[in-house]
Amino acid sequence: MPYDLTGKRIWVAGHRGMVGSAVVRRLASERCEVITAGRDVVDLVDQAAVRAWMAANRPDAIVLAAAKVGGIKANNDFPVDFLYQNLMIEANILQAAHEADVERVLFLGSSCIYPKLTPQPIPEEALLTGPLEPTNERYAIAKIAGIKLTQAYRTQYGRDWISAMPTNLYGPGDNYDLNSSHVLPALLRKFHEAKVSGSKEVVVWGTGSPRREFLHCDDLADALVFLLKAYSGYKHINVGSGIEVTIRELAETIAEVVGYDAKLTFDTTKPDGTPRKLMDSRLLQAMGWRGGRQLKDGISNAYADFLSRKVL
Ligand code: GFB
Repeated sequence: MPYDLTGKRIWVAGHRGMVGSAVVRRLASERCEVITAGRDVVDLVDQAAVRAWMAANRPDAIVLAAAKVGGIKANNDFPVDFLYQNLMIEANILQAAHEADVERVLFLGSSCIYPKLTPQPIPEEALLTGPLEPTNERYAIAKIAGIKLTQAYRTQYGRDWISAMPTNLYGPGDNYDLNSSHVLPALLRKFHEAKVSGSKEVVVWGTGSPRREFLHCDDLADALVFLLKAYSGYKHINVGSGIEVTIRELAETIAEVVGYDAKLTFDTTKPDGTPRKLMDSRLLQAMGWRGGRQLKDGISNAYADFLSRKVL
């Protein structure tokens, strides 16, 4: 350490997703070569295809941002997809990376790996200390397996591979499908649609009282490149912003950004999920990473992207 990215071939797995595309944007300012492969080129759930692609392309480093992701409803509705696809993607990539002697892998997990009820802010040591939140248990199990597998290659084969756990994310390229999205893009869309149609009401799922921490994907990408260059260790590292709001407060901030005041109606037939999920990111900060924009600025940036893509 530090790991010099100059001249390295870095595969961003999942480059079409919100996180992967942010990492590609961030790596553009490093003197490395970024390689990508779409689903048409390599199906990451197919072990033989991943092994063949890796052997042919031989990256020096991998940012493993490929995953089946979704909000509270999608996690609940498609448990097989979230468990099976994520287990396969991470197992295939890590084993093929080992066979191809890849120097560095940065595996990405999620804050939902932590127990449903756990001290806040959540330190890395809280992993596997209690039962998971049922709405995203399968995704969490897959991501925990990914952390453990990354650590196992380090222990058994001395691989300098690491893991990072981002908090709830948002930003350009987010998913705005109301059945599968996370809360922030869902509420951006709902407020935008209400503004366009003149509707007086916006429906918010649950009670509005759960608390979530939000991080813009470009801030995450900056932290990931920082870790790739500067961190070598067994322990997974939390990546949070420290910016925590209730879902009601989030809705109010989104209303301000969209410029439309509507009555909030809380649909309590929908689940709240975990009551609170604030990461303790002191390890990352102690390494020297500082960053993160204010929530309102970040949401304005996401809304501009939403409008430019003509999502509706
Ligand atoms: O972002 P979200 O879907 O996922 O929901 P989680 C966060 C909170 O926002 C929940 C509420 O309390 C939702 O009930 N919410 C309010 C809404 N209105 C809406 C809406 O219109 N759409 C959505 N989606 N939520 C996910 C996990 O948990 O977090 C994943 O399911 C992953 O596995 C991800 O870990 C980061 O924060 O509850």
